[in-house]
Amino acid sequence: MTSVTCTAPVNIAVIKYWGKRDTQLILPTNDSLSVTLSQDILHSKTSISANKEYAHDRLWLNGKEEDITKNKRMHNCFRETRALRRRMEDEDSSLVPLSTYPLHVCSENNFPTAAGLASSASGLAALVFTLAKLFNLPNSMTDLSRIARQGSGSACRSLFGGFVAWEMGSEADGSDSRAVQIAPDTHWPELEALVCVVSDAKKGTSSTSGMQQTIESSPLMKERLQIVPGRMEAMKKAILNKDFQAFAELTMRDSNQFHSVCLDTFPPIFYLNDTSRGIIQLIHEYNAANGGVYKAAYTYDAGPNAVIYASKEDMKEIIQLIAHYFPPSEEKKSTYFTDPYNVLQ
Ligand code: 2P0
Repeated sequence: MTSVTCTAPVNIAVIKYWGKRDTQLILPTNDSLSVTLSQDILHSKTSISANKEYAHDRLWLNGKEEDITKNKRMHNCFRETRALRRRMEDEDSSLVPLSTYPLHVCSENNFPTAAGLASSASGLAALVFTLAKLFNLPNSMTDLSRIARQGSGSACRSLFGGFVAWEMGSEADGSDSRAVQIAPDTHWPELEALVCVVSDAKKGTSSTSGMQQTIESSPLMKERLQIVPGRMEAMKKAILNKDFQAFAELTMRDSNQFHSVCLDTFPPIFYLNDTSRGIIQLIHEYNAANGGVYKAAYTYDAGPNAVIYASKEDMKEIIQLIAHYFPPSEEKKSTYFTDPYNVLQ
């Protein structure tokens, strides 16, 4: 038996991916850009074993066995990585024919699944990376990102640390739709992320179906697709220059625009709740109280949980502020803070 265990981190987009031009190959309607968080706090851990004695492929997610036959996206990742392994075995007959062995996959997240905390991104990135290690594939992270993308779009960005762009590409076969690192995690050590778990309930509308409803019904989405290319360039520049003022404004505007196209979807999709909106207001008031100089920026994915970006220096004050206005409640479990000093370093 051959067995490998790997972890993959969560990434939080500052320019959001929302909408596919090809739902089979998972090709997006716009570029996106994210910050990869430290694996110390949030990660998916995946163990895969290959054994010719196994009857068939099996999957356990957070300790519970799932019906793998229904999981088309995992099959995409199995198919693509097995094909690369098969090519190696064809060229070198001394290799163990792992491409033909059934696989057992065990994956767990150390954070709420499907609560808008990018669990599919880290989960599918961990799957593809672990398969690549198991099969000893020589492929680069960018090559693997094309495979992870076919598991879950945002997963392609979790193969890199630091600041990562997913280039939408233009080829019909998806060969140029891949992730590239804009800057490594060491580039901007003063920047930190705080994750506020407003609710750990499973979200009502999945990202996969929500984004296609938006594409089909939102006139505002057409406007967004005109705006994103300029934002991508401005965001890359802000990151490379470590310009927090530009980074913060672009991050907040893009989060707000993403939730606006959700609201413009018909019927509308609501991911934010009253606590999420309260945190948005608090961050704007905090920035205004600092003479309009941005000290913090919020962003929200397909769920009510806030991610706040700020400098290491200001984060302590921001935690105190949020804890004061939105105290963590044992019974509602409304707010929970990760240790920001370990989240992004
Ligand atoms: C993002 N989100 O860029 C955006 C922001 C949610 C809001 O990527 O259908 O789970 O698997 O490709 O990757 C969530 O979408 O969707 C997502 P699929 P995915 O992070």
